[in-house]
Amino acid sequence: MDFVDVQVAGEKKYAKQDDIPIQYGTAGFRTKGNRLKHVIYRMGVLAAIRSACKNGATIGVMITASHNPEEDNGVKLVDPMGEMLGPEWEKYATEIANVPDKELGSALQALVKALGVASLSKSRVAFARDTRPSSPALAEALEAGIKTAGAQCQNFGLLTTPQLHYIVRCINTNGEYGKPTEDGYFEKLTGAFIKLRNMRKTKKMKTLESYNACLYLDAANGVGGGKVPVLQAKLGELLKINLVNDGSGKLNHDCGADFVKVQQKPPAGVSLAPGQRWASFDGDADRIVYYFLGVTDKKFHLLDGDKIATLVAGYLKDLVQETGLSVNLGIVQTAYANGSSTSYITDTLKVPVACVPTGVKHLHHKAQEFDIGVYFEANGHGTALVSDSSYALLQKSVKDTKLIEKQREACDLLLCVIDLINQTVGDAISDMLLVEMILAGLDWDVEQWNKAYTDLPNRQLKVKVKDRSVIQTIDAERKASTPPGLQNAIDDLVAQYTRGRSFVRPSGTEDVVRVYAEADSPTAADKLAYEVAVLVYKMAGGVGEEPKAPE
Ligand code: G16
Repeated sequence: MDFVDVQVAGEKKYAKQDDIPIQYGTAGFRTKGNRLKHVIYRMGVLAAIRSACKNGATIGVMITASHNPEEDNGVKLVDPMGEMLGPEWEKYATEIANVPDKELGSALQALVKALGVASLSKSRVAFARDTRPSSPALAEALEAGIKTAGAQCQNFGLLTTPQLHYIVRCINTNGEYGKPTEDGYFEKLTGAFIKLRNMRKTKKMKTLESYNACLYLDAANGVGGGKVPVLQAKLGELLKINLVNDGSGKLNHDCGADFVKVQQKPPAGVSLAPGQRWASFDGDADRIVYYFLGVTDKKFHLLDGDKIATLVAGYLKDLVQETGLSVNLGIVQTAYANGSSTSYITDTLKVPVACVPTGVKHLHHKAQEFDIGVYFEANGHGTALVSDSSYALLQKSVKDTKLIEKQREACDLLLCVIDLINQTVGDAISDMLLVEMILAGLDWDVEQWNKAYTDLPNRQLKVKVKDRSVIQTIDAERKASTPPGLQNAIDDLVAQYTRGRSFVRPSGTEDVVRVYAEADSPTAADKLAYEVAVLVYKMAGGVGEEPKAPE
């Protein structure tokens, strides 16, 4: 196999725009949209090679920069079961993206030789894009890469990231997971949601009369905004979604899940009435956070990924108990998880909890170690996974006459809940329906949900440095191993604060170092974050202005 055509088209139309190295990071490649044409063309070829290595299974490619500003863009590869690209392939992606134009053909040839790939004619790649202005041109580059490599390609146009993950899994399971279309996706989720709401009624497990079916949703002006009306049409009166930031404004600008989580305030231009239930998606609708203004205290309260994880895990734990089956459940978090959430999981829910580095790929992998693994990043990115053997056990038990009726009913309910959950990746739409179903089932409003535990005040900051790779971390990113002396200096600062905790890590999606701090008061959390940011600036080569002291 040669890559003559790939090399020629690569040099002519998709030549490298610059020689700045680029790396496959937390969620694929991310940078300014105008720097990515050659990278995405090359990823089309790489996806075809990955498909060949997976016996012709369809590989997905999503063009998006998710929570990043509108002028950025990115690309991530999706493996056959809808999960993130196997980490062992990230180095191939980085190598192929950076190789000089003149060496592209030979580098690809060396790669297929090393992998034992003889032909790409049976390879299949499915792709989609978000709504960024740079996405259509990048989609053309991707299609060119796939086709020039000799693979078959399917263009799904505008999709949310989790919709593409779902479709890839459906294709590769020959429809067993669902119909491999956007329509199939909505049918599966809304079908489960409607069934669950009705089951709750007919089985008289809880009345639903006081559930307020009115949700206010900020779609970050992203791709999710266009999908909500489709969802709404299928849900009717069961859930009335009042949409803002539907795509008519600037993507992720002063809105969206990342803005709300990091700034700890509502999207700009939005005024919350006390008690209203609000949620925000991010730009490609794979994250969601909830929030509200307290009826009594009139304060802003955030229900982030940690609060969603504890709600979902508590609900699933009770349901598993009702089945009487031996199915274990665990929660996976990252260092960003609020200290109070981890204590609540351990002391109140009494569920095992694991901590892994940032990045859904790490959480997903760890969650697979449990029969039911609930994973969420504090930023609202997460889902729940159910092992094949537990799913099969539930399917068997639902018909098992040796079990009492209440147990069989719980199995039936749990199977239906599993259908509501996107098993491939964190999904804002699926998570939203899951939260809404649980709140309705428990007859809870947001205030009741929020009461589970009180977050420790916390603050996140970004520091710009010359080269963020000077910061290396260990212990699931909770400690910095380089530059020398930084961790000791952080520890000395943290020791001065009651319930203080802080860590720093290089972002995998933006050219910054992230700083996280929590303490027993908002002022203390802000001060600790600022002091640690100054340490990073001074000890890790800060550029531009020194971090500013909190006001
Ligand atoms: C991506 C990843 C998330 C990660 C986030 C921030 O989210 O999928 O797992 O938490 O980036 O990563 P970092 O702190 O390394 O920049 P998204 O929604 O942007 O795809």
